[in-house]
Amino acid sequence: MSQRGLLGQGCVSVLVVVVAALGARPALAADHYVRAGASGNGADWTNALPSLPPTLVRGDTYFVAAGSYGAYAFNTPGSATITIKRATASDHGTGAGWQAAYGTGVASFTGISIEASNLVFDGQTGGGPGSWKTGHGFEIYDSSAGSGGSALVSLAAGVGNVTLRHLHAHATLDTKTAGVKGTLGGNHHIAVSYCYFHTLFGVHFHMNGWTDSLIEYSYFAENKSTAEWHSEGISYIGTVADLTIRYNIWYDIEGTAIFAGVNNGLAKRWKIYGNLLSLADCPPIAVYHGGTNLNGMEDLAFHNNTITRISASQGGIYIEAGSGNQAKNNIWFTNRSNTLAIAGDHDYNWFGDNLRIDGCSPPCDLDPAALAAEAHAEHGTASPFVAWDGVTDPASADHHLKAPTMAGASLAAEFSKDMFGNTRGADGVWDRGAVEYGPLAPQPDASALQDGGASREAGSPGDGAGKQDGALSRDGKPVSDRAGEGGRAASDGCSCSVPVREGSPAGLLALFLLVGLALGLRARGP
Ligand SMILES: [Ca+2]
Repeated sequence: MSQRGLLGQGCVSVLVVVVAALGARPALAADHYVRAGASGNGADWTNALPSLPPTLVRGDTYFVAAGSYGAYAFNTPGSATITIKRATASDHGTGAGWQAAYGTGVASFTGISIEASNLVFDGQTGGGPGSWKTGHGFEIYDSSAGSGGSALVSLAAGVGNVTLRHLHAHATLDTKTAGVKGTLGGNHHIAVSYCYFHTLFGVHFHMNGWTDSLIEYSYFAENKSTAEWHSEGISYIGTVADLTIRYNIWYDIEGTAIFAGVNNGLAKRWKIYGNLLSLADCPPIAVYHGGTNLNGMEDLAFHNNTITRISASQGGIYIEAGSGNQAKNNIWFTNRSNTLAIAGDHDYNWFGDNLRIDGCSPPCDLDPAALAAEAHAEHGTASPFVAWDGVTDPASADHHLKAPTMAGASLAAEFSKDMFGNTRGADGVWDRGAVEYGPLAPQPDASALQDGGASREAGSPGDGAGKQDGALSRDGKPVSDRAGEGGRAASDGCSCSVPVREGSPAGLLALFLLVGLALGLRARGP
């Protein structure tokens, strides 16, 4: 074959690929419109569908107006991503028939079951710093009596590439319901961002065999755990690998731990950084290995978190099996646990006002032992935070630092931002704690004081109760040795999450490269 023939054939191949890439671009996908009370075919807002249809079109976007929609099961087969968006004033597709009211208020469901991969479920507004508990475009609220196996968001086996954004999900403390539950194995690339999960008789996340997932900019609070129905913030069973948990608030969590292995859980390469953890009657992390609890944790990176008001037997990081675990640059303040031991390789932590009340009168100071266990520990003698009274929900406090800490460890680039986007160490000092010292921009969530978020507090803000009442857990139970506590059976549980991986940046790059290649070939042609 001549050289020209080869080039010509190459051009055709490249063009075919370029056309295929263009065909996959979302711009060519259709939009559909959904509005409670409507009765149309979904072509525009006047002719909106009354609810999401049982079968969706792969690759398309469904705009949903404010209203109530009941439960929904995403089960349309196919691979192109389906996007479900709460319609807003600035992003609602066609203007035909649009009314401003469609974009205000929430679009509410009673539960969603995700039974097929490649889904984006995006409320578009609300959540994250400054609006942790307000403004979410999508809501899931289930007030029904749960049997124990239910979840606000459930994931079928193997489902992946799921993104949940700007979602407010809650149930009742009388209903056994998980937040996000994916316990059948194989869930992957689940991304949960700017969400708010609370008031659950169960776990916020129940994971079995998840990989490559992300939980960020979200607020998780108020679960209930009993001896009969254990709970946690995250319960993991099987091997859950490459999970990133960053820039969240975990508040008022009870059960075995905020993050706990259950029965046979193995956590590998979890990255937990930049979170605020406050008020829990359990350790931040508990990984029990013995008897029927054969759990493990490997290569944990627990960095630059702020941990306050933990009242537990094990108040530090408790890991009975596993290696490669690290904990650096965390602030531990106002904890009232029996010990503050940290498993694994730990250093550069900040300790202040950590006391043991249980069995100690006067209270025993936990800081000396914690400081002695690290070469570069820092001792704080007063609150390091700009505005926090020692008891208030972090959502309505300000955990910016009053002043720089002693230099923490300079960590890998992936840990170099805080929840406000500040770059750690940009001023020469990589500070300790969740929030880097610096600009005091986004501030407390003013709405937090209005939505009852602090209603379960034993003491009212400002009365200093949080500094004195550590001997009892939130519900008044004495802090007792929980070392033998198990967790729920693998067959039950709960979980909550959102998947990611839209791949558009890579797709665009490939497109540019292909176009460049085609132009290059053409330039060198006859
Ligand atoms: Ca700094």
